[in-house]
Amino acid sequence: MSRGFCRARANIALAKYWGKCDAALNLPAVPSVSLTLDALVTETEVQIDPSLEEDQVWLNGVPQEGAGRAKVSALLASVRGRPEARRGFARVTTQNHFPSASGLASSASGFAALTGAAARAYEVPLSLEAMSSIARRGSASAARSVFEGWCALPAGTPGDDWLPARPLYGVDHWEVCMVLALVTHAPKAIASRDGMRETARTSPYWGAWLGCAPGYVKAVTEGVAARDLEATGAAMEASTAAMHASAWAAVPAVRYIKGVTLELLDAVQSLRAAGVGAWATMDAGPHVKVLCLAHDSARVSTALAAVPGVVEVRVARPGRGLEFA
Ligand code: 2P0
Repeated sequence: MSRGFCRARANIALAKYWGKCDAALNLPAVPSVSLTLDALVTETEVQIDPSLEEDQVWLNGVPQEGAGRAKVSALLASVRGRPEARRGFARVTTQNHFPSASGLASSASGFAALTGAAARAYEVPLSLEAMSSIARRGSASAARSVFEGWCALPAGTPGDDWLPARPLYGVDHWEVCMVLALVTHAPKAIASRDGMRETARTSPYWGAWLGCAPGYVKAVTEGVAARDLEATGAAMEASTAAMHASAWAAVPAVRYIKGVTLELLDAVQSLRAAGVGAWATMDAGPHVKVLCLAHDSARVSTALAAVPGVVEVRVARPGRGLEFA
């Protein structure tokens, strides 16, 4: 039996990906820029077992069936379909060391770790770039978790399955933190894939989102290059608001924020008014993630933890890409 192990970390987008230009190949309609985080770790083992008649998938000790298992199986098939690959179905065991499917990008770390572990188990010598492109087929944000630190994922070209993320800067580029204010440990109500599809199908602001998203990528990329927190943070907040506004205008509304989310946004504004550089973002869930300089993280954490309804605060630093041991 051949086995492979891989560890990956989730990433949070500063300029958001929302929507696809090719659903079958899972190609994003807009570019995005992200930061991989050390505090959100997924560990995956893929073990080929010739006695199996189909892939088996376990997530945090729970066997997966239906669509969840099918997505994992499809990714394994794309690795073992290569001519040089070993053959056979596999047992996949994944540990998420943070809440799954609640808007903390567990699919990003999950599909990145799965791709790395599958490449090892099936003995396919893939470059990180190739792993990033394969992981993107599973979940587009996963392409960015293959690499450490700051990453860009371009928009796709319909029909072209080659689309890896591009590493921009490593973990030592900038002494920042993302402070994660979690408001629930429950899974989200609307899967991001469904939310994106419905936004594209029904939101009157879909076209506007497509038009403005590349500008946020440019502003975030320039802000990160210059280590300019205010420029980066302001562009991140604008991208976040535009993404959520386009989704909220879908019919019926695709809405991820809760009351406590708004209270957290007020707390971040109060921090800024008090002279602390703190900037907020939200993904397909109600949590708020706050970008700040590392030396401000204790003050930001204390302010976020004081908001009623916050169940946990985690401080994350820029994190490493794939690790194989
Ligand atoms: C992002 N999100 O850029 C955006 C911002 C959520 C909001 O990428 O359909 O799980 O599997 O490609 O990557 C979440 O979507 O979606 C996501 P699929 P994914 O991080």
